[in-house]
Parts: sequence; C-alpha cells; structure tokens
Amino acid sequence: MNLRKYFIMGSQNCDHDPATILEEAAKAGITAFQFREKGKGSLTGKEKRELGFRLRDICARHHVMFFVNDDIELAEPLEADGIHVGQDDMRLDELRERFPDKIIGLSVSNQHEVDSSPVHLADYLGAGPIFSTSTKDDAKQAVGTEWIKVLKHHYPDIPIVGIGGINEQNAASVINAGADGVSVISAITKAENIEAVVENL
Ligand code: 3NM
Repeated sequence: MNLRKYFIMGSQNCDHDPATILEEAAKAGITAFQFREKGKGSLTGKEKRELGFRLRDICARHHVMFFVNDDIELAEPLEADGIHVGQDDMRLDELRERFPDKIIGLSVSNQHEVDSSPVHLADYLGAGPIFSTSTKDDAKQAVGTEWIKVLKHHYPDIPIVGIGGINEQNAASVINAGADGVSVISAITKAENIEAVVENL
C-alpha cells in the first residue's frame, strides 16, 4: 500500500473535466486516489456512479490505488481497493465485517476522536486538517504536524497520511513529522502545472 502521494477529488473540486485532471496527476506519479464526490455542487446517483467508473478506469490503467469516500454502495461496483470514512460514517467494525478484503482508512482530527474510535481496525489513518483549508466547509481546527507525531508515537504500525492545506511548500514538513504520505485536493485541482506539483509533493 503506497499512500505517499494521495490525491483526493470529486467533480465539485474541478473547474474542468475531472478525468483530465486525474489522468495528468496519474501520469505525474500519484500513488493513490480517493473519489470524494461530496459537498456543494457534487453529483449524485447515476452521474456520480458514471464519473466513478471513469475515474476508476484511469487509476487502473496507471496502477494507482483507488479509494471511495464514504459511499459504501459504490465500493463494490467500482471495485475499489479501499474505503475512506470519517467519524460520522459507518462504524468501523461493521465496515470491516462487510468488506474484509478492502483497505479501510479513518479520519482522526483530535485525541477525543482517537479515544472514541476502534483505531486498530483501520488500515491507515488520515490526520488533519494539518494546516487550515478552505476546501472542506466543515473542516475542524488545524492541528499542525505535531498531530502526526502524536499519532505515530501511539500507533507506530499504522500508516498515517496528513491532510488539509498541504501543498508543494509544506509537504516535506508533514513527511518529516513521520507521515507515510500526504493527501491533497486543491494543491492538484488548482495547479497550473500538475506534473510539477505532484513531483514536488
Ligand atoms: N478532509 P485541501 S481536510 C477532505 O481534516 C478533507 O479530515 C480533511 O483539501 C480533514 O488539500 C480536507 O485542498 C480538505 O486543503 C483537504
């Protein structure tokens, strides 16, 4: 499982065709992708599903791991490698039972969430927001790279990816804090040169 350069996106994050953006990012060397069709302006139903298939196929061609955010019903038809869930989504033990072979990622933003989650059932943790972000409306308080160190100290065996406000300039500080990878949305969707950004993450 290579989470080093983990691109997340849905059509609501893109000002032109999401498939074109993903194709460029995949060519440039992202190692994982999460289809996160969520929030204002996002697609639902058949349109969401169809976009999911297009994006899944791009990942398959480029050998990029494909994750689905939340949408349990899409994980199977899209043949996702894994599912990423937040604190308010399906319980981890139920998820693990239903998808014994899929990679499960869990977001944890603070100590309280860690204490109230069966963290040991997750295959990796998404830690954030590390820096402040305007991409997610309901993002919690930025926690800084210190949060990576705390998590890594308590769970040395669980891979951790940082998320939230990560870009070319600060990605190294997230990795240096002990993260196994960086997750980004706008650093790639808003990039003028996707290839250069992916390279520098
Ligand atoms: N989850 P950007 S922050 C999807 O803290 C998401 O769990 C977060 O977007 C969390 O890379 C976030 O543009 C948005 O800052 C990340």
